[in-house]
Amino acid sequence: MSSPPLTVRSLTARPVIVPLERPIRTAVGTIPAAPLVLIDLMTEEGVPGRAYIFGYTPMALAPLVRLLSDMEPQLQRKPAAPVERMRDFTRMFRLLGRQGLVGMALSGIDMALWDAQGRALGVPVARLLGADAAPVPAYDSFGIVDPAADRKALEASLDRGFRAIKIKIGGGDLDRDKTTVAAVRDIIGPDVALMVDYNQSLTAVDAIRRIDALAHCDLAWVEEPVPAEDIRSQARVRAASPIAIQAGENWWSPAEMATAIEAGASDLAMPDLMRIGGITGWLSAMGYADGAGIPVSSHAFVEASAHVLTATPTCHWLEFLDKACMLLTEPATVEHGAVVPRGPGLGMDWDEMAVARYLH
Ligand code: SMN
Ligand code: MG
Repeated sequence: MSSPPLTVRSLTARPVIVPLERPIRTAVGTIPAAPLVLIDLMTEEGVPGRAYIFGYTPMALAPLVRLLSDMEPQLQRKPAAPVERMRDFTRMFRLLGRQGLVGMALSGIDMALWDAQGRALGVPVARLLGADAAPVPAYDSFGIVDPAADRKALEASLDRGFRAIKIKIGGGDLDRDKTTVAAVRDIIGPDVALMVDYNQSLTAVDAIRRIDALAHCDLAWVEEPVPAEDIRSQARVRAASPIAIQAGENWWSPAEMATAIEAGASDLAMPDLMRIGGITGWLSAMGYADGAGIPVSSHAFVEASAHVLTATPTCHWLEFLDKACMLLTEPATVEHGAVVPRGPGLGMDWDEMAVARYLH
């Protein structure tokens, strides 16, 4: 199979705020709708490259769009080779650093470049990574739930085929955590995996006390009990925890992941494609995780995560937190509790009517 090398012609960034079927309710605040930036690369050869990034707050959208459009000249007339372009950008941003908006923008560009490479060859990115694009087991990701009000939604998840559910807790006291977890377990039954996420809301002392009280609840993991940058506290919590500790959505590079794992801060890893460095960053992270024997799950970015997880040696769970479904001509689908990576590329085409409606 031969295909001409691709050259970047242009980059367009568009801000949208997309309604969410379920607002993302966490112990540290609610995200009512998804602020996204859509990235459209065009190559000289006419092959597009698409990806989106997630701004968390509408306040991040304008600066992200500005950053991305200021990065365009650094890509133009250069090969659309993600590893090469990320090497250039890493050098370019060495002095500023790549945490925060810069890292988000770069990860988005990286994903769009991989998408273009897959589209040029007419294959899913999973195939470029040497995988067979097999289905990835997914858990349905809920926010803070009210078990009575959300019973139907939880049951609907099981009807859709999910065999694992994550809920966020820590929005109240320990009693509230215990009653919520018990009520959700009652609804989903003993055979469905249950994970909980504290979204960094606790102190180490409180986390140790609360996790101990949840020891008998058969939880698959407890996620981000304490602030993510405080890896010493996280390591203290993990050392005392009878339940596996999960973290990673706030690691800004494969190096931060290595530091956290070596500090004993987590049993499991769930890098976020937009923070870890896109697909190029994920590849380093998954190699490290394989060497360290750490199961890897994803964070958000359902479509692209399915591609990288299917190629990940220690693949664990895909997080089904669908922020872009209302924008895509063919949203991600769940079959038998798993998501199939769709191609070509990352398999995302914008529904331009929806984009026009949600443009911010
Ligand atoms: C999360 C996801 C998306 C936005 C905010 C928080 C989260 C998760 O921590 O793990 O789903
Ligand atoms: Mg989380």
